[in-house]
Amino acid sequence: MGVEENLKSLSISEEGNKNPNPNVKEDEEEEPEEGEIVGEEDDSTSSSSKKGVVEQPHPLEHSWTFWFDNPSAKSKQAIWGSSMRPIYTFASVEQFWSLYNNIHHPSKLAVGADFHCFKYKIEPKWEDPVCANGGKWTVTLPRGKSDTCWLYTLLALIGEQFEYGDEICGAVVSVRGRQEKIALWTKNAANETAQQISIGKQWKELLDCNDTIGFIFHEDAKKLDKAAKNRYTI
Ligand code: MGP
Repeated sequence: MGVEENLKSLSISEEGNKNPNPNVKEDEEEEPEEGEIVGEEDDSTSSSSKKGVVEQPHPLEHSWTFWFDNPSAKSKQAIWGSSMRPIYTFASVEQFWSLYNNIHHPSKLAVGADFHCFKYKIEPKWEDPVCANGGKWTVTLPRGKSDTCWLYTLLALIGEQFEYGDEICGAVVSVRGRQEKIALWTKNAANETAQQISIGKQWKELLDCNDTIGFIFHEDAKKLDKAAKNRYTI
């Protein structure tokens, strides 16, 4: 998928920008030091293009935090959310991939786990002031099948792929007995056409998802719990 390729290529190749550090000149021949034997360098160590080049990180537009709610701690919690922990905050493409490549993907998480990626300083809770008037789109997948959709969702978030990116709070993958759910949280649930529908449609396209997905207002979930109904479907 395009998003993944774009971000991966940023992190590993730099094809179009071979000199990421503007302070380091690359193609200029270095003057030989006094006494240096020119032209007899070992190729494996002499790469003049690498010498002295400090790779610059590729900053993301926003910093993001991964949060985890461990199922065994969660089952003992007295207050919802008290076992949820922010685990890492990242701010560059490189930091994202080094974390992503070293954490369990949803298919390897225990049943009951929730793994969140939210904009820095937004807590993945209805109570957070930025989320309070929001809601969520949810995609449901069979158990063990959400890894790719989760990765594409993360890449779409951190790569600012959504037209109404400011509306996004973050996403959560929830591993349950028979299914895995990915929810995309947004800020202003009531703003139907311009924002929520656009975000839901774009997300479905990015995931190549043909199922109908629904949008629940957090306010409804708070009042009605499991009886909350989708306000929008696409
Ligand atoms: P859930 O985990 O979002 O739904 O909420 P799920 O996955 O369908 O249900 P599960 O039982 O399989 O986990 C489950 C319940 O957790 C809700 O009904 C609420 O009681 C509580 N809860 C969930 N969220 C996201 C919040 C929240 O943000 N704040 C508070 N106070 N409670 C929440």
